[in-house]
Amino acid sequence: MKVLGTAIEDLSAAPRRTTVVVSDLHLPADASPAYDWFDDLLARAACAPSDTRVVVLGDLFDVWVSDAQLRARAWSRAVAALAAATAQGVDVLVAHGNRDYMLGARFASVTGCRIVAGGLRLALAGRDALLLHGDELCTRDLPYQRAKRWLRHPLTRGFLRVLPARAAFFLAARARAQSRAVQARGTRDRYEATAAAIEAAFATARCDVLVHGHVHRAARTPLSGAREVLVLPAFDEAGVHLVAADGLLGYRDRHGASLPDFPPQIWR
Ligand SMILES: [Mn+2]
Repeated sequence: MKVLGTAIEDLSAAPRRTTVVVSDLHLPADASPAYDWFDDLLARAACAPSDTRVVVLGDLFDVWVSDAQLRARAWSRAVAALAAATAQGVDVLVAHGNRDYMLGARFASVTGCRIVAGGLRLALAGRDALLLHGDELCTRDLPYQRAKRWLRHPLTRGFLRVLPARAAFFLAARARAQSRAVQARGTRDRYEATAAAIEAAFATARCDVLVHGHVHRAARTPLSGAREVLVLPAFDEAGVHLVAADGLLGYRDRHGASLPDFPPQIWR
């Protein structure tokens, strides 16, 4: 199945008792508190490893263009933490975001994580859920949607893979600077999910819950027919994530304590 051009992997037949969903960690080259919060999150998951699944819903790293990063700078710390969690039996899935869609087979074999090239379908607290990074929902951002098509093309990815790491970093830094400049000029509106895209996602996936990140503003929005949309904030802001366990789905702070729901949003 594809939702808004994103391939969906179906894991609903293999549920785990507890599912932790975290998005947009943007783990950088240098030390950052987000590394500590992520270590703690994985340590909590490893308390009941065979019952727990962790889904990283995209943009685990601020940028990932080269497997040289596996052993470089602070990034290697996340690689080690993920490897430790999967070695203990935690099922960890890492979905591609727009900054780290070059994560591939090498990363998977070193960390023991499964890479998800698109979105996921799984049960969250007994409900049928669709998980997307969220960039595909921002359908008003036409320049990005056009660029995405060629940036993720197998030819482009093959080219990036054979580039020396320094050249790949240079290109990625330039792309980031360009995208920041475009964002500063454009209206905020362009980087929001659209009502039409949310509707299309529910219509295609026929799910009860939609979870996404990417827009970096948490919101829990009930819709008709017991359906709802949960938006994850960027994890590097405060360590907030989602936990589905014992029939409950809700936000948690960086210590794992329950948080009140975030206010609903209105899409245009
Ligand atoms: Mn993103």
